[in-house]
Amino acid sequence: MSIVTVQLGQCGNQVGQEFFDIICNDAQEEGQRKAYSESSTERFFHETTHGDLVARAVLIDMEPKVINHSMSKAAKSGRWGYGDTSHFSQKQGSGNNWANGYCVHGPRHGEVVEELVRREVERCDRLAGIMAMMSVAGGTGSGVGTYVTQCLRDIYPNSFILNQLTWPYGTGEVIVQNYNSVLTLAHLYQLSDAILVHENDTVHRICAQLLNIKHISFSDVNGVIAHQLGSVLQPALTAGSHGVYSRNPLGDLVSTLACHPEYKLLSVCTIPQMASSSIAYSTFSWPALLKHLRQMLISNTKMEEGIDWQVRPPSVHPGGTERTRSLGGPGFNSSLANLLILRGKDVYSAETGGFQDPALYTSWLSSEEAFNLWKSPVPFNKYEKSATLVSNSQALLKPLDNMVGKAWNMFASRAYIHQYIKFGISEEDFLDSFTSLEQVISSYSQLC
Ligand SMILES: Nc1nc2c(ncn2[C@@H]2O[C@H](COP(=O)(O)OP(=O)(O)OP(=O)(O)O)[C@@H](O)[C@H]2O)c(=O)[nH]1
Ligand SMILES: [Mg+2]
Repeated sequence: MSIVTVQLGQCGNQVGQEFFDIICNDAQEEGQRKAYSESSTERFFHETTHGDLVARAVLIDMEPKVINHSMSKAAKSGRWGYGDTSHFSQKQGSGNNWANGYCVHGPRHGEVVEELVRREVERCDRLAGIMAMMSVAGGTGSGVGTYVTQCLRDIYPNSFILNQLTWPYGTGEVIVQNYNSVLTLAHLYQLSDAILVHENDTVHRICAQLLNIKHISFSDVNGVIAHQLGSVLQPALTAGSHGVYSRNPLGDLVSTLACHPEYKLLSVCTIPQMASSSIAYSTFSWPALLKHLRQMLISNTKMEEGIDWQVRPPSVHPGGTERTRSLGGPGFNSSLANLLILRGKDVYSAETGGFQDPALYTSWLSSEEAFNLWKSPVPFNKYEKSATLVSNSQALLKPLDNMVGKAWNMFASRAYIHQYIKFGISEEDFLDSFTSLEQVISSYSQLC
């Protein structure tokens, strides 16, 4: 089964290019097992009659520069490329304005985009689903991306749609980034099956502290995002797959993690992450990796450094049919569902019981339902062993609350609102978006 990716705006197109590059590299790595490579290739690429690999992707932006750049970078790799006619661009971007993207560019160009996606879908023997990649802070990825997701939801009502979203730096380059983020998230919450979030601040810190990069570029940041995303979406064996790689990665992901329409926000962390020059000299053990990753989950630390080991889950006492539990200590991050993905050497010997502890999860799901484990004996992206956790938990609660709070403060004085109204978004639309995200915040706050 295959995934069709839609890359939107600068961020979506740059992250997407890094993603396909890592996937292609990984699938062609020497010593990789045949079934793994074949499954990965079928997922993300189709082959031309000359045997060239072409990404199952559609590239959308309202200006040509980034798309041209991503296409030529892909072609230069010599290993894969984008389809010659799988892209659409215009002359001028959406000016960091969600309303311009959603109300103007989206409706104007929606049909062309739909047609490009339809062509990619028709190239798949079977469609596993659609992944849309974009930032939430600009105008095209966020506004056109939301509009396109809405169209795709209408055309493919039974397909899985995953949105991979990049959240802006808290300090921000775009003054209205929180407006754009609020409008995007509120709308996507109604449309998407799951929303996988990467925060630029977190990824930036990983580049600085774990990868020791001095002058961090978007390309570095995107490399980390692509690595994390690849470690989730490359082939893996699920509990019931009987040694055959899962055929529907998006379906499996959504059904294990986003089982409740009120909870769709997924965060990812991966361990280990280090400069590629150090990987060859490092050895890892499963118990150590998993101990760190579990504490990262519990204490909501998104990287291996600076983990707070004091944070503990609440104690749970089985009693009658109901469990009684104390509240988690300060800093405890409560989960609705977690998916642990292990890749590499000796993967079958890894002991993962710590993630099945009922204390980590909300009381209304059993830990058997809330925890899922995927494995693959094939090492991913040069790491002998690696563990990735995709978590539907309170991990994004604080950043979401900050984002909504900042947008609300600006909205209270009606700052910049006229720039949205002139493209057809009303104050009521803003208020509706605030209300629905307040509901999401409240739901996640009560997760315990
Ligand atoms: N991680 C990452 N973030 C990016 C990248 N490019 C832009 N961003 C972030 O995306 C936000 C800006 O959105 P863009 O994707 O540039 O905007 P756009 O979708 O092209 O929309 P317009 O330019 O307004 O038409 C900011 O928060 C940036 O930090 C990238 O390559 N990687
Ligand atoms: Mg742009």
